[in-house]
Amino acid sequence: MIQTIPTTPIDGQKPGTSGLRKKTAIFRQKHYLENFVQSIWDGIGGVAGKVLVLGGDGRAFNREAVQTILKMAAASGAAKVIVGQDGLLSTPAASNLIRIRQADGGVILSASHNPGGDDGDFGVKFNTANGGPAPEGVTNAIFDASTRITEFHIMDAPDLDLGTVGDVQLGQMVVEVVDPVADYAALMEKLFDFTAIRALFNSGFTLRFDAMHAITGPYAREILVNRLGAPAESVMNAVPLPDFGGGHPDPNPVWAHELMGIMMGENAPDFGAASDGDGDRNMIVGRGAYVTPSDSLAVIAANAHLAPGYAQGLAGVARSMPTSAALDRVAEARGLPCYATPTGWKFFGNLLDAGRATLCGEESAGTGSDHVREKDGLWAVLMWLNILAAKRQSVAEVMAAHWAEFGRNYYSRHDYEGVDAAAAETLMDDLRARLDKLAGEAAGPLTVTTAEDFSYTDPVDGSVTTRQGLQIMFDGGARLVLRLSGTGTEGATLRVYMESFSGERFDQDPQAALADVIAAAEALAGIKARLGRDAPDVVT
Ligand code: G16
Repeated sequence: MIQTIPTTPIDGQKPGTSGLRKKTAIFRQKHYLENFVQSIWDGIGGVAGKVLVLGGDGRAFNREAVQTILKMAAASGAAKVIVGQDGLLSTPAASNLIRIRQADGGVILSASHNPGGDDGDFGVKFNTANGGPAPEGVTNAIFDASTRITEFHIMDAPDLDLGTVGDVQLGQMVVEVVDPVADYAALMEKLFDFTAIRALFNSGFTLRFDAMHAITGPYAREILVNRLGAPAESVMNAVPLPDFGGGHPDPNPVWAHELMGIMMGENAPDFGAASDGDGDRNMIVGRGAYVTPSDSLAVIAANAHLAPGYAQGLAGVARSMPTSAALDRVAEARGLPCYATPTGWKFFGNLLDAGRATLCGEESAGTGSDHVREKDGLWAVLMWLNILAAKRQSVAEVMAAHWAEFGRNYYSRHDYEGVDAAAAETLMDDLRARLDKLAGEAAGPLTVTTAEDFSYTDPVDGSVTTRQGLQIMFDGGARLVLRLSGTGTEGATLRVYMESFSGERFDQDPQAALADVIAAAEALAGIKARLGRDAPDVVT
């Protein structure tokens, strides 16, 4: 039976950089999830007769939310929902399913790299028919609907058994339960040279992949162990847990410290990698050699042709504005168009759909291509394995050769997490107000050459996005970017991105190489005093 339940708008249901993210306890509040899901349906013009994909990263509240969303889709007349077994799907696998099944869109349940569990975070995001995160026009319509909602519709029905692959009926709607891994693994096998990677493993090459107790465990086991022949112990923390084992499933040197310890220790494997809560981020690390996401993107751009799926070459490349310009150097050398977009994978969608870019990436540990419309953690790992299998070099050797050819963009991001939101806003507003007058001014040891509040005009649909970060260039080519994160759930997070280039010295510690930019950032923004912090919480 379809029930229509009266409700009232709930404040703050505005999607951020990547969907709506809140504390799990907030999502569990009465009507919170239902209001937002109904707002999605209303914001996209209803779901009657439509086919949707549904799944999440398995964090706390995933199971309950999947059942609620199925009943709400059925009540609003959806024709079919394709759902991952047990309600699980990695973000890239969901994107792939939307595309190959020509679905009208999908709902992905995840707060990505944010911790999960009853005290952690939960999230809901809507992806459109191209498989990518909803663009701003759509998220604005969803938010708008959330401010006007008066009722939602839901089937009064028992929970479905999602443990068995196959079709189940929910009222008039078909629920198709699918293996979450199979289609994704098949896609990877098409893109990469599995024979060469298998031969690499057979030659004694060793790997450690850290699934961080998140969604990629089953995917990594199937692809790396079952299909590519890596030993079972190559995949660690492989069982997804609702609280990620109490960890913070963010693949960076701080949160993936267990893996970093192994990779920097004696008898380290040849190659290490990690992915995040929902499987779209990646960290790449060789024996004793951490690769920054920006460098990884540049290396992939320079070598993607070694993988069969990219043997034709790249149409173009794209990075988010705060990501280092290492990619631009490769693009220039290879004559490729190179785009700089605002932070958020959704901004790559049009470039990928229009065939203007084949490869995209972000400093925030995201890399991907036009094979789906999300960044893709395991894809990046397989791309690296394919490159190493073709070159038969160590990660450190690949990096050394890359820098020798293109020079090195030293790069680091300093995060001040959970700071007072008003103080962070004021810091940004004050600096923004001074941007016009900064050119020619001294900033610590450096002098400002240009300063702007980054805005982006999408070259495909002409849409304009403003206030996407303060970008300050210095004499000598160094660069500083400040912006507030759009994915946090507590207070504000200030991100300070710093970059400088050297064509000669490739062996410096990045923090030392960037010392002048770090000093300039402090001189310009007074971060420590204004935020009451001595040091950043995370340094990438
Ligand atoms: C999301 C977005 C990324 C973005 C990242 C960080 O990633 O998809 O494009 O770079 O958040 O955003 P912010 O700096 O605003 O916190 P994910 O992996 O969290 O979905």
